[in-house]
Amino acid sequence: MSNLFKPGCKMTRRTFLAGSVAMGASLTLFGLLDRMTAEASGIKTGESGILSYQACPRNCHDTCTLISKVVDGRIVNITGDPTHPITAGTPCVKGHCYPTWVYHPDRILYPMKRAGKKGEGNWERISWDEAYSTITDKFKAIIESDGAKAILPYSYSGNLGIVNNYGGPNRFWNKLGASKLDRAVCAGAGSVATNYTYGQVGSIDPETYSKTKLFVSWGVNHTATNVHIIKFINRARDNGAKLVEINPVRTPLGSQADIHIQPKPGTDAALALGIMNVIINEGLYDKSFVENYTLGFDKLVEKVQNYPVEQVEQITGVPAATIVEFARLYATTKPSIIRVGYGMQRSSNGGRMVRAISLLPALVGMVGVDGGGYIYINGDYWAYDWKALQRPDLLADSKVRSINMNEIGKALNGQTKETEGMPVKALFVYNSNPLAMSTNTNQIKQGLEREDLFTVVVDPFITDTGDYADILLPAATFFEYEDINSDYLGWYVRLNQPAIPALGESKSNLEIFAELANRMGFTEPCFGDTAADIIKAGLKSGSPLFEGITYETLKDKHWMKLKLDIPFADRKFKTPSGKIEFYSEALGKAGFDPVAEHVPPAEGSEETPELYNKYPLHFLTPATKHFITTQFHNLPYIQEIYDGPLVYINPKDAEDRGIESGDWVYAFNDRGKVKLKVRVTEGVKPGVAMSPKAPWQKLSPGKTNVNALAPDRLGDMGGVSTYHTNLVQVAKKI
Ligand SMILES: Nc1nc2c(c(=O)[nH]1)N[C@H]1C(S)=C(S)[C@@H](COP(=O)(O)OP(=O)(O)OC[C@H]3O[C@@H](n4cnc5c(=O)[nH]c(N)nc54)[C@H](O)[C@@H]3O)O[C@H]1N2
Ligand SMILES: Nc1nc2c(c(=O)[nH]1)N[C@H]1C(S)=C(S)[C@@H](COP(=O)(O)OP(=O)(O)OC[C@H]3O[C@@H](n4cnc5c(=O)[nH]c(N)nc54)[C@H](O)[C@@H]3O)O[C@H]1N2
Ligand SMILES: [Mo]
Repeated sequence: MSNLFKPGCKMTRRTFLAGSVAMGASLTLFGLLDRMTAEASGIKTGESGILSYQACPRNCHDTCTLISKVVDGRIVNITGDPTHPITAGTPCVKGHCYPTWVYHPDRILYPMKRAGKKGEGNWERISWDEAYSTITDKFKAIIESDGAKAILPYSYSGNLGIVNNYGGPNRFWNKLGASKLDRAVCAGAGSVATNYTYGQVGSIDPETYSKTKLFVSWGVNHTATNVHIIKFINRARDNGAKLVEINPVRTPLGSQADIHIQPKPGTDAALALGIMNVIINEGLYDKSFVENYTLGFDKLVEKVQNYPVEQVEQITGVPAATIVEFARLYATTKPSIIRVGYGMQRSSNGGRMVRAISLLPALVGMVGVDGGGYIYINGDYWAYDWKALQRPDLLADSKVRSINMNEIGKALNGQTKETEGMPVKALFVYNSNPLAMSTNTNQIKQGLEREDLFTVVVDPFITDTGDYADILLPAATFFEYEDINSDYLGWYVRLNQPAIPALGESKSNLEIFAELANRMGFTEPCFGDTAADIIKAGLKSGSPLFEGITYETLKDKHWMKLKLDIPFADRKFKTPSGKIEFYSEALGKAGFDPVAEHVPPAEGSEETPELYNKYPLHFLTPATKHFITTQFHNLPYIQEIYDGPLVYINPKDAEDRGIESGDWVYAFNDRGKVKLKVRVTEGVKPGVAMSPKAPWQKLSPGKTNVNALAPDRLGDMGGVSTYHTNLVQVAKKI
């Protein structure tokens, strides 16, 4: 239970008075106690319901500030905070559906144990006491026989709350000494690459986009993944800015672009080097910026000579004239922004692609200027005190094995270096649904079927992965507990207040890990911390970004902006040389070209010609507006508007295969097959098939999804996933 709903909650005179004034007419509608309790906890009461503020914790750039209205103890409406500059009054379509998510009849409301075969979906209700003792007895037995490293936590981003994703759970895992999970599914290659160039990955404020004269959306689908940013891009366009999209797939925003550049997937490094070739050879670069703030320009000059536009056209499929046109536009239109997405770097050569692109803004002096720059991710602005949050000091053996989450299928089958002869005996899944979202899912299924594997899944719903659990635990939703969140594009810290008590017997991740700690006999006082204690500890990092931001001020204001000026305004960089590094010794030492290079994708006509003959389509599986990875597929309204699972292909590829829009086909390769409905469109480059991630397997035809086809190969940097280096064939019959 959260503090909010604990009896005896303290009430100040100020909040009591505020509550009394607001009460008036609505007293008949709501219990006096509810309202007073809410007021006492800093929650504002509206005319017709109790209003509270949440921070949407989904893995989404936008992290909306939501306002929920509770009438008679029930959430009746969710809206976006109208005063928040980014949320600006409305969540996305999924956010509007939240009441149906919270009160979904399929929510798990009490702990259950398996009553049948793994995967069958038969359950028996048990008490929390039995659930906790089953788990801790099993953990103790495994620790005795194999050591704690035989226990593997698996989690990612179902809920990005600082308390419920990081603080609470990781303190427990550190103390237990469980195997580490290398959480490398998402954006790691691009972060590593960007760091080589600039020494950090923080990027410019979306609220300044309106000043730009050229916005380049490079491998991003704003319309799906980042919808609240579009208004800022449009403000720039209203002021005359040009828009360019670089993407093998034309996105809805891209369809309005002045130029759509459509490279073959996995060739963007060559494209960026070709663009730099033109800018340098035509003398269009910013000479004084390059001289003063960069290192290794001479090496870059040499390197780009290997990428004349005619050759780049051969590699990328982008006409040489378009490369020249864009290069001139980019070098002469200022200020300009390059916004790099995450989808592209989930490729075998993804780090190299982002590295090459990241050099462009430095070449034209677009670093540290107002309304211009390079945008990747704002991870560096999550300035929390991570040590206080996660307590790595509790970990007795800092060299405990680490398992890359992208290899979970291999790991469960004892096929990674780390797990050979040292099997994973227990898997504890929370904030994730690997069977639907990870790679090579047929192999994961095989691992989850192991009779000797003890699996716990904590989730508000019985997911594809949940079907294989021995113990299912009911997770409360973020409307039911307190937390704090940060976005990864905007510059805000947001407090998440509970709106209602946890439904049924569900509990927050924090509560679950606290009780597991208690039953494991962990006596460190930190395991008794409330969400508020953890939030306070996280915010006390001393970072200047958090100046003035405390738990108390957030309770009053709900969200606060980071104290940050234009990044790199001082032209100081945290690279080894203190400059922007066109030439990076560290990159060279890591086995890459120290400047930048194009290498062909690990699956493709050049690297694997035989495979390419069999499977000639590059399969892209990016995000869709309907889901957040695996979430929301089970909501009635989303099912009404979701027209999938679709596969988008070019008319030429459709014609070659005798298929038309509306046909059901299989996409397949050696890893699996998936049934999809065709949509033929010029928006997809010939040789590419696109089908969005990541519907629930059990709600999909053939009870599988696109990730049955996804490779578990790791990318070139950061151990990242490579969903987009994936050859398939598409056919009506196989
Ligand atoms: N094909 C393909 N697959 C991809 C990608 C791709 O581009 N293509 N992208 C990958 C990327 S970038 C990412 S980040 C991953 C994301 O994949 P995941 O991190 O697994 O994220 P979600 O699917 O959003 O959520 C997983 C689960 O968390 C649960 N959950 C929500 N709130 C809570 C809570 O408070 N407590 C608990 N215990 N559970 C909760 C949800 O119900 C859901 O079942 O997917 C990857 N999968
Ligand atoms: N609605 C919704 N929003 C989401 C998510 C979701 O599932 N649904 N997922 C969230 C998560 S986990 C993340 S990490 C972010 C991802 O945010 P984005 O990076 O915007 O999303 P993706 O869909 O992964 O990929 C973006 C684009 O990369 C393109 N792409 C793929 N390969 C290449 C290539 O080789 N070159 C180029 N130039 N482009 C390429 C794809 O066609 C796609 O349009 O979004 C988050 N927001
Ligand atoms: Mo992600």
